[in-house]
Amino acid sequence: MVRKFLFLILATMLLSCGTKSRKNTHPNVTQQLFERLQAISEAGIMFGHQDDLAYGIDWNGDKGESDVKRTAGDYPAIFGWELGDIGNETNLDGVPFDSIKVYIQRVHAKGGINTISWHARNPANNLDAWKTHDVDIESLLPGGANNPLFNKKLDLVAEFMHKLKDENQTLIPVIFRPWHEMDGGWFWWGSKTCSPQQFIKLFRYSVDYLKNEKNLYNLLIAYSPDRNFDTAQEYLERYPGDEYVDLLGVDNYGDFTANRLDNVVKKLTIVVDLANEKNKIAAFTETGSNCLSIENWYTSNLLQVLKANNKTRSIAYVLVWRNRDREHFYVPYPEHPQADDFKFFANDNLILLLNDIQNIK
Ligand code: BMA
Repeated sequence: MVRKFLFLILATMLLSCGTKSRKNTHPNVTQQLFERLQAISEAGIMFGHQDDLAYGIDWNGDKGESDVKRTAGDYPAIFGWELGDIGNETNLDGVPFDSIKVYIQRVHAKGGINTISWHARNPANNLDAWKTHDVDIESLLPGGANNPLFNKKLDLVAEFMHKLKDENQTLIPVIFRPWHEMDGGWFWWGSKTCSPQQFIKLFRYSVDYLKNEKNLYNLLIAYSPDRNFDTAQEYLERYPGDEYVDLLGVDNYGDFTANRLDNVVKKLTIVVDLANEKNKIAAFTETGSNCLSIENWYTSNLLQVLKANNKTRSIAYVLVWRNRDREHFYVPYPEHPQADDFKFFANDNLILLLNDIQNIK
């Protein structure tokens, strides 16, 4: 009897181990990317650019072009992409989703790193990310009337993410940065229309749905507030929890415009301290000077804050926004008066472009 009982216990243990290992048969690509980000942060700070391969000043489409390369001689190390208007053929900035997939595959094959943002339309009414009227977050969550519509949007995101495969049919790891700048009031998931508790539910639900329901094993998740915090406690006001987040970021344009470099440094330092404490990656997830209206912004502003102290020096990357046209751009094109300044920045030992990270595995 005792033997039979022991056998049963053993058999159950073996079976449950089997189920567990079957469930985890996918390669641990996120862990690999996480460790690579840690290794790279020891070497320097990667430079990133939104939509870098998709278009730039006076060019558009798949030409192997890049404004960073045109001006500084190499591609960025971090490439930002955008899922706004998922479900349409092109995203909200006119880039075909099919092309984004190919760019992401190309970046990965060349040893670069991809990050994906999502200026999501409100699933309830399909109004764009910046429309903050008629917002009812609870209605999107389980039990809410619009939960099926929300799931449909997440299904579209998952469908796209599942296409991001390398030549071995393994999903390419990406840094996914949903619901960003939640501490500002300009997005429907922002502080004006979404309480911290609602935000946390929205964030957790999205991540659980994509990872567990949709089996996306390739997502490193970024928590990325804007600059509306002065303390770690304020930074964490809408934090969904350590088990939901891999990367702590901050978006900050405003403190540069206000010429408060001290505040940029202060906020980056808060992010780095928290990342160290929580064993997360720290990054400057979005910044820039639109049209480079600030004189020699790259060396007189950005490099200054990145070099401010050992903590700011330790972040994994900094990403600047897109080069739409001459009225909206963040990287100088070759004939721009700040092209030399950008070259100087890009050549600094601290700053890593694609070539600099290819050998860091
Ligand atoms: C903003 C601007 C918009 C764009 C949006 C999402 O900062 O660049 O033109 O649609 O980001 O990429």
